[in-house]
Amino acid sequence: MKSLLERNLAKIMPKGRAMILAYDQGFEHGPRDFKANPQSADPAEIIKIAKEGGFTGLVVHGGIAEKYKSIIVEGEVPLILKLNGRSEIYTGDDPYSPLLYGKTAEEAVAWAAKIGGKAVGYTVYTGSKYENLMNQEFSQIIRWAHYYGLVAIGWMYPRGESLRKKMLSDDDPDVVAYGARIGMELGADIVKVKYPGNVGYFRWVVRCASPTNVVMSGGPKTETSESFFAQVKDVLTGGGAGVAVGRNVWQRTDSIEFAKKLKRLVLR
Ligand code: FBP
Repeated sequence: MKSLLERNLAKIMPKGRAMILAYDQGFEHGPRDFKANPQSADPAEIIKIAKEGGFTGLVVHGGIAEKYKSIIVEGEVPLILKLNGRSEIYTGDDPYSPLLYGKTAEEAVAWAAKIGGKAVGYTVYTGSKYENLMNQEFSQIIRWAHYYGLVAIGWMYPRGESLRKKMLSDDDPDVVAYGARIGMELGADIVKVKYPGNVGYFRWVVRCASPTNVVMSGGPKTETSESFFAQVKDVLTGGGAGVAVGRNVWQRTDSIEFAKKLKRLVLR
């Protein structure tokens, strides 16, 4: 018989592919992200997109999960709880995204399991002077997630002053591969990374992170849907396991149609 972790992974990655809708931007970037499509400020609209668009997971923070639990969990949209977060208002120091929803990783993961989460997510800013703290927190989250049968997803986003000093960008292929590799070494089931530029680079990232599954983070909305789908094709050809995307879906006014096209590409 399959373990709870295996069953939860199969829900988020049916046939080995994930199509996750990210909706933690209201915390990370603030309401500016909702201006392109004001309806996207309403969590109920996003849950509708997740359901009708056929997403295999929806990433939200605790408040949204609790207030909309009935339509997410009972509506059978696999719930992914983001367990850390920070606003973009504070810019004076290297990035650190603290653990939320508990004083310890165990408390946070136990809470996520209790409200019906299938997976938990955590951002690690490799290269920040706080990277040790984030590696430590994420390593504990992974262990507790597996104890509770939840999937552990790492937002592996190298960033900070050290990168700037080395004149490296966060989508440099070696930087992306390094972040993905750390997620694998810590034990993540899925890592979410920036698009590094082309299919060959993505293949390298996948090789460095294997056997952890690698999905592409959406990024700012592209001018045309075709250019976003071209990136998705690179990801899949390069051995990626799918996408975890937000703005490219819900900043469009035809979000559900867009999601259906995305589904035909990603979920086969
Ligand atoms: P998008 O697809 O909208 O880029 O969302 C992916 C994501 O990882 C979100 O989960 C998160 O809120 C955001 O990007 C963080 O973006 P960044 O740290 O690059 O500003």
